[in-house]
Amino acid sequence: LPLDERLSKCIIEGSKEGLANDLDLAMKDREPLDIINGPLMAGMDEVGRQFNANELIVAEVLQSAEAMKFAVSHLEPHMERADAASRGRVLLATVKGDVHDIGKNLVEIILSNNGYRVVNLGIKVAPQDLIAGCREHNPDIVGLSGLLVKSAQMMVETVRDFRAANIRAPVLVGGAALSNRFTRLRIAPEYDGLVAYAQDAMTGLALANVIQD
Ligand code: B1M
Repeated sequence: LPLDERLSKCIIEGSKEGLANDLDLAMKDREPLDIINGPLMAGMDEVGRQFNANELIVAEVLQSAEAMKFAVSHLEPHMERADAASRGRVLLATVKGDVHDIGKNLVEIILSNNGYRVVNLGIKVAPQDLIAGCREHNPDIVGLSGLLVKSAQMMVETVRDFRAANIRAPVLVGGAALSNRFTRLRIAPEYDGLVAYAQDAMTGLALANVIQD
């Protein structure tokens, strides 16, 4: 199989066999992020499609997630780092009820490689814990990730609780079930601060930079 197909296949099959080697080969002519956004994401999309069609069970999807995490951590040391002074502090979390964290962790890597200090609160983070995190870390930006349809609604509830707690830090939201439209029409009206939607991690960085400039 050609290299990209082998990489996608490792993700689809949840196999780490030969993966490190193929990632090293791919890095000879591409940036790590292009490998993530290319064959690795293509593999994950196929996993999502097969899962949706009941061709995969959760345990198999979990193995794919493990392979994806392995690949990202193998690539991470080779990603470009800006040695700029701290651009700001970001409090990051996957919202309550949601365990998906690969996208969130990618956002953490990209932001921290580009001058941000990231406090990652992990998965299934309830609004009250985010509020406590804001009080403790006083972030310049709060980043919320969520992939489930119900996570989009949880973001609405989260910013509502932020408003009640008098928190106004800009909020950056991202994840598969969200859209610009949902963010603008449903999340932003419930909040007193800025709410921005990023469709991928690089857009998240670009928006963070706009917020901080
Ligand atoms: Co789940 N899952 N999953 N899953 N899973 C999805 C999301 C789903 C679309 C699959 C499907 O049915 N086609 C579906 C959601 C349906 C819906 O609500 N619309 C689904 C489901 C149903 C479920 C369960 C309910 C299954 C079950 O138990 N019956 C369950 C939910 C558990 C829960 O959360 N309470 C579940 C569980 C799991 C696993 C644990 C097995 C595993 C997650 C492992 C882990 O994350 N540690 C898993 C996986 C791997 C997936 C898919 C296949 C892949 C997700 C992924 O990691 N993509 C996913 C299908 C799909 O998305 N194609 C699916 C790669 C990752 C890099 O992309 O996270 O989208 P993503 O991040 C992107 C952007 O969204 C953006 O940047 C990244 C790219 O640069 N982004 C941000 C994300 N967050 C951001 C934050 C930002 C900015 C950008 O700023 C703060």
